[in-house]
Amino acid sequence: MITIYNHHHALHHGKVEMFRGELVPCFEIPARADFVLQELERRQLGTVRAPDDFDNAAITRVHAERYVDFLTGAWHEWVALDPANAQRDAFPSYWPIRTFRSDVLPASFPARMGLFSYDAGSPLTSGTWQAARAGACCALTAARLVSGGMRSAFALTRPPGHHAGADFFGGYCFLNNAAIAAQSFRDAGAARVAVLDVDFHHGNGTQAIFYDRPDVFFASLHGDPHTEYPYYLGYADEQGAGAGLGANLNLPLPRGTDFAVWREALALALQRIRAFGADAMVVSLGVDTFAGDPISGFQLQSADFLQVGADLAAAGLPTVFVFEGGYAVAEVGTNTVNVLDGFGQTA
Ligand code: SP5
Ligand code: ZN
Repeated sequence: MITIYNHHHALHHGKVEMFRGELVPCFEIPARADFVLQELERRQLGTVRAPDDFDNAAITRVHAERYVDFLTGAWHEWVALDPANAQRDAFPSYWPIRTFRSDVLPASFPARMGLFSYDAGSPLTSGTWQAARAGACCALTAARLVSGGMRSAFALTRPPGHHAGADFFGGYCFLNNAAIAAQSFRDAGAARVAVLDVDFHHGNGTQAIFYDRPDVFFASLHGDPHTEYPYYLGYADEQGAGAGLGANLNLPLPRGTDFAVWREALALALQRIRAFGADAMVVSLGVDTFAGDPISGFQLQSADFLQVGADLAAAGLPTVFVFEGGYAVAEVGTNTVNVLDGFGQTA
């Protein structure tokens, strides 16, 4: 399988994230993508190339212009608050929760940072915009290749994307690469596209972006939000709205879920995607379902990821894979490449 690699991913390099009153070292670190690349090369799993360049119009098909403007200038504004901020990751401090206004754009940078985010666990750094933008180009390049007739392609990038909404960041995500890829399939002429999210965490950003649309089916297998991040979305009764009713499927699973049970949920999601009649599929490929993941709660073993890939291949759809979570850094390469390898074996 061809890999579109974000050579600029390490420009996003958070030091710390807020966790229970403390700043703890980031889980989402550059080494994650380095290990995946290393494993791809070790196993010779196809060519690795850089993305084509796309202008922001491909990004604003999914994201609000005022959010893209915010991200573009955010680091500069953060440092302008205090030169010492150059050494600190940028975090929000204020959020416009219920009863506040979100139509007014405050002049204050910290106030705007809160307007465009939903957690304190997602540091923004000097090169976050450059890395995220290059990542979106990876997803767009992968989608363009697959639209053009290639069976599959892998966008290897970080920061991840599936928690980012049309106008907010969070969950380590800034631009929603999977949503951008799905929209680009539509713009290239696919009538119906499915996004299948297999990351441990619910893809709240992707779901929200497509929630009222009948042309993009969103299916997600994830830790039950009653107990797992992102907590406020991802419940089974969320089935889409308006014209999109029926085009959203959430399969929350309890902490401790093993591969046998997880795989049944995957089969159900694939069955629904088949019934939907998707012309192409985007897989949000997080491997934080791995038993050894430090922040997640499922029990998949490394060998299981080969079977995941084979099950995905059996759906028979042109497929773009987009790298998402997976924080057991020593195993993230093996686990991710196992999915791609398993997909290839039955292709
Ligand atoms: C893309 C993705 O997988 N984002 C996940 C964001 C999760 N953010 C909340 C992390 C909470 C960290 N919990 C630490 C538990 C240590 N035992
Ligand atoms: Zn995750």
